[in-house]
Amino acid sequence: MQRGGQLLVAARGRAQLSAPRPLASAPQSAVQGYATTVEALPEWAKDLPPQWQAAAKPGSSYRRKMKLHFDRIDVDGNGTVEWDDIEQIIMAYVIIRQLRPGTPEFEALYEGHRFVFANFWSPNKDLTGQCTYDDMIRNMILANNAGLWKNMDEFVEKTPVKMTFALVDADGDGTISPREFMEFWQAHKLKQEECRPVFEELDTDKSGIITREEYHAAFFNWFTTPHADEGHGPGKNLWGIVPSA
Ligand SMILES: [Ca+2]
Ligand SMILES: [Ca+2]
Repeated sequence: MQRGGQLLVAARGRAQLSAPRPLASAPQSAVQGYATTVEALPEWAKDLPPQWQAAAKPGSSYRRKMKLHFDRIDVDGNGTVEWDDIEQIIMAYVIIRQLRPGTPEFEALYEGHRFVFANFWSPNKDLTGQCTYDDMIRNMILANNAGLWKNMDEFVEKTPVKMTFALVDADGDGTISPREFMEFWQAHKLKQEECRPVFEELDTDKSGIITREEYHAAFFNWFTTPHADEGHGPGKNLWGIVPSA
């Protein structure tokens, strides 16, 4: 189909248009370890409650956790997530799963990614625009603080987690098998040796598959727990093993 053909041509209208916003970043000297000084707190976090201020500080475990997420999506490693990255992820998955452009599965994959990028990454709400790591951190923390997802039900309703479950559940049987998980996570360049421990963490009842509920809970914990420390719950290592510092 037309769209598949276009996809294969890589360089697609990508935005140079999103105006660079001043990033509320800390001085480089503060970006190591657990910064505790008030100066290290980004300006936008100054009025947040303590748990989200802690998360916002350079070196926080929340930042380390989200960095993994960012890096899984910024697959070309240029420091911004843009549609080019998403196309590369789609193509990696297409190759791993040997999908043919134009098939319903290919179209669903493409549409799903397009929806997620436009609605949750692009500041322009379309395929243009780009998102830096600092943008992501600020957006996530402010969304949490604004109470966008006070519980799992709201989270499932208001984020694309349902849709991404369907993308991972390639055979549509309502569960994620180890193979489905590996294929999807490896398209995001998760190291092979990390796939198994991450899968096992998400498979909380150790049934050998990840259920919809387990998947939703993992993403809910991942985004809404303001740290990656003791008591985090399943999902702490959702996009890779969180480095300890
Ligand atoms: Ca990128
Ligand atoms: Ca499945």
